[in-house]
Amino acid sequence: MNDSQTETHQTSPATRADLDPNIDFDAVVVGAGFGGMYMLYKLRELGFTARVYEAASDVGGTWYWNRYPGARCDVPSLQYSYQFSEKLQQEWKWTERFSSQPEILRYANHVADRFHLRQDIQFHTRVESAVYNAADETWTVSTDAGDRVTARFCIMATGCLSARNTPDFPGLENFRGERFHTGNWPRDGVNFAGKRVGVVGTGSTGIQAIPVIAEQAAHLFVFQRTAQYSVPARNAPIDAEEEARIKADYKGYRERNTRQPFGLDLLSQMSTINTSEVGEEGRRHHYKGCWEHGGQALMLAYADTGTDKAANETVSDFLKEKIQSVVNDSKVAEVLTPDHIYACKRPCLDTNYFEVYNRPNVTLVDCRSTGIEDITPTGVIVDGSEHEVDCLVFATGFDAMTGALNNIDIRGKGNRALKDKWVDGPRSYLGLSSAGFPNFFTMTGPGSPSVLANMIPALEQHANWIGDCLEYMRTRDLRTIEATLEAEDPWQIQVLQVADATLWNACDNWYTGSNVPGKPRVFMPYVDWVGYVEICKDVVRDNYKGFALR
Ligand code: NA7
Repeated sequence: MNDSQTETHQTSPATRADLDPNIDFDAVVVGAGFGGMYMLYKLRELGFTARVYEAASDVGGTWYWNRYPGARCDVPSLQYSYQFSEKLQQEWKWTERFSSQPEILRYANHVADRFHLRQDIQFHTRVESAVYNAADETWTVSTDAGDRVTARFCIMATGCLSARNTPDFPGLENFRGERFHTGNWPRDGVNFAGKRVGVVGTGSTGIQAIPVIAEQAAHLFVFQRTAQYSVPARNAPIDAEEEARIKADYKGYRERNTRQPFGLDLLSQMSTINTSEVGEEGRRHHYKGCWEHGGQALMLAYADTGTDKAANETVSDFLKEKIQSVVNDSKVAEVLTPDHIYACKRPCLDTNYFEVYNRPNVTLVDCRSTGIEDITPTGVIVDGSEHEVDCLVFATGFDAMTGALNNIDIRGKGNRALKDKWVDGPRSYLGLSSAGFPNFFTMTGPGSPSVLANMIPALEQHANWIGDCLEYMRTRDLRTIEATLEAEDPWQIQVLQVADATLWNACDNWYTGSNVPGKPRVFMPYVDWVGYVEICKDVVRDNYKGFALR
């Protein structure tokens, strides 16, 4: 594909594609984040009609909702972006090594403008149900705006981290101050000046927001249940030389990254030797270099860092020492010191996170043993003491991967609800399709690398796979596709086996659903991006082996 073709092609097909004159659209896509946007582009390119429904007032998905102070991507900008258009990736100029939320949202808007995507997106519209009609093999999609449309295919681009998790804290409804969830941040921002602010949660989000809020607030109380490791991001303006080097062969760069773990340019940082092969001094020297470099380098410091507990301990000890050296008050430092496996919870990147606890206007409240006991009209009670606050910020994360899907009433063959099928955890083949739900696709769904890959390229890979599949069906006059149980069951076992060979499954984290009370504990992402991409290609080569096509 060349860009001139692409850019003239990107208007809606004037007439419905020839799949079926009795349906409203060939495909309905749910969500206009980076996944839904590119899915729409791909469908149009192939001549399919599509309608995208989006609850927000504009494009951007995660980056539309997560406008909290300090929000920033922790994948380098030159990689966290689309690759489908050479012109786009050449022309767009990122300003920082790790992009801020406003810049990523500007980029999403730019893409929507450039490819005229909005004309097929209906905003302010939340999909409430999607029901499969076996008689005519279509999906009926209903929305809170009163739409009821039919489509041959239903494609969920609902995001992995879009269903917010706000725990049912006792007394929350009595709180008289303002409260916010970081994943639904007011568009006009929040002025914390002169306020006493409480932040609950110290995951990636809390760790980004806390230093920025601390600068504005009169006083900040951080309610921490689990201490976290964090490494300085070392964000900086884009290095012009590096940008020029990458852009000189952006296509080749992307192709090489696709063949690397997580779909990221990490090889230069990855070691092929094991931790024990290096003496203590050499190891410390290497860890120090990774620390100075910033980003996720420490996660891959040695070949066995992510798979062997003893190896992992040497990195976590290094990080614990860093916390002790940065935080002045040794008791506070102790509370901030994690005791789980490094990178088992998603590793955080920060800018001046631990330093914030040296500020006189910041108090760390350890709620590990008693939890948040009560929320009163004026504050938060932990361990019997009330901490008075004017506003509360919940950085309490997401019902990841399955939450957004389960919030929609999705019904497949025999009117079976997806959430009933998934009551003990998600079941799919390749995180793309679930048996009993024909012509229904999940983009970066559970069982695919998704959050353990570079998200935008991972979304492109799924959109391309789905688009090619629809094209394959059209040219062969096939009406339905769904995963078979014979493929789905072993895939589920494989997802767990691959995860068990790492340390990802060894603590409570949102990959396993254990952050949400009552959610079944099942490891959801597929850890091996490189292997996954090859499996997807093999499936196509074998005429969609593992899928029932009719
Ligand atoms: P996370 O990583 O799930 O972090 C949520 C934080 O909220 C974490 O510190 C939790 O503590 C805390 N939390 C959750 N429930 C409670 C209750 N009931 N009481 C006290 N504290 C609680 O979400 P993020 O938004 O930070 O990050 C999600 C992803 O977005 C991130 O990994 C990146 O991929 C982008 P816990 O650790 O569960 O004890």
